[in-house]
Amino acid sequence: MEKIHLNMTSKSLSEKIHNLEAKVCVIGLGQVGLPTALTFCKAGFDIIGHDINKNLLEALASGKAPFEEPGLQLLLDSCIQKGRFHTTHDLIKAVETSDIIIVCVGTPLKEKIIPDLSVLEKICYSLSELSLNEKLVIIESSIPPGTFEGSVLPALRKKNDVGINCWASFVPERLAPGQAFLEIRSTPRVIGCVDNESGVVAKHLYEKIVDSEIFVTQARVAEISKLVENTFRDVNVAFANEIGLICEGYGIDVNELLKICNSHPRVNLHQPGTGVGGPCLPKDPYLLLTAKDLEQFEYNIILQARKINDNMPFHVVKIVKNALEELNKSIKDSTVSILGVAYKANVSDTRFSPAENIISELIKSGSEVLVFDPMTKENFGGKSVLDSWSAISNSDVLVVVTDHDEFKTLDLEKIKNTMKTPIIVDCRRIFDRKKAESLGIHYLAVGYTKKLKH
Ligand code: SAJ
Repeated sequence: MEKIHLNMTSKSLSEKIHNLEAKVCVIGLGQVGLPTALTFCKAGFDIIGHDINKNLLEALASGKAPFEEPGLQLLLDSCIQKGRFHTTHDLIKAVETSDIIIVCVGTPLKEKIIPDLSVLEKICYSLSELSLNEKLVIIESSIPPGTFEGSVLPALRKKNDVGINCWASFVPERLAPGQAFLEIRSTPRVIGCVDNESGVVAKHLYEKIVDSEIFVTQARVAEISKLVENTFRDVNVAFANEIGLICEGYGIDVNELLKICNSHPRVNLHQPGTGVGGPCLPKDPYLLLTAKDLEQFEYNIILQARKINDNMPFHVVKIVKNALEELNKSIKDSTVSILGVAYKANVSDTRFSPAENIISELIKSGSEVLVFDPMTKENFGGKSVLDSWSAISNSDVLVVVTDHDEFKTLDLEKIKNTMKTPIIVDCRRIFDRKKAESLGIHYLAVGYTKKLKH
């Protein structure tokens, strides 16, 4: 434990954490909350999870993982078996019987770009009505800068002296779905707070599950750091996409270019593709830009990146259309097979997936759209089929939208022989381009459309 002078109350909570006697309540058992809850449970804490989603609680009560995540089902089984993981619909009971409350609820957007903090606000209101004596409240949800000091703390302070008889910190989640359990442990964590004791107690808690560095900083720095990380990724993907468009114009393959440019010690270009999806990256740049007192600036790079990434699904459809026209076919009477609707490889999550706009735009253009994704039944209005081959056979264009492992072993020769017109638009570069071309497949990708436009 860190050697810092703590008052008696925070010392006793730190001791409870040290001895694994602190009871942890996790509010919001989604893709962040559930892996977090189970990781604390594995570390030896008793957990009570709360969520408003009855189906999710029922699935958990029957021992079933409510979504796909490597290692989730196994860890859930073991935590339930040890009798240390319980769930409840009753938020007040969950809070009152716990020493630590970790809030992991979603903070989505409304009207496309305005943060919707209503769920978080509701929870803060419930907490404001309770005694939080000797408890630590942690917010892990992504929030616009200023929310912790401006909304969360005032609510908690209604009946409690934060920093004196209870503690509060903002600890942004940093895990990528698909590798949640690995990243909870291995990624450095950031603790944001306004008083020292809250930072120290929160650090003691996270030291129990994090094998990496833990930074303690101002709440506002922590809020902004979270949003900047995801905006960094969004802007980098947009830059890669723009480079892809430039390569199409010059008639070269962007992947050859990436290989060469990325051999430079200070260049690390991302992979162009269908744009950016998922619950965080398309949203967090807007959370970052909500500060009213900064309105006089123009955020050209960040907003432009959002536009570029949002436009990529429409560009993919343009590639499909042009490829068909070159072979004297019309998009209107063709069958397009879509492999993958999840927003990224090996996850079942389809939130903000670029697949949605690709499929709806193809349908609008009059194509028959066959959809297969081994991870999810979502089809965004296309026709679901049972497996990859049911989608590929007799189709005119195969569009790889998501690079699930299962797709990477599909045999190119069989693809060539079973498709009506062998056109592949490989948005994730899962196939060997040269092999596909040597088999006579019309192989295209974002950043490789062959035709010289200049
Ligand atoms: N993508 C590309 N090209 C690339 C890399 C990614 O097109 O070169 C696309 C992906 O296909 C996907 C999207 O970007 O559609 C986002 O995928 P991702 O793996 O980059 O990120 P997420 O959304 O799964 O998780 C991110 C992570 N943030 C960063 O890497 C900075 C994760 O650490 C965060 O915890 C998570 O957001 C979150 O919850 O905020």
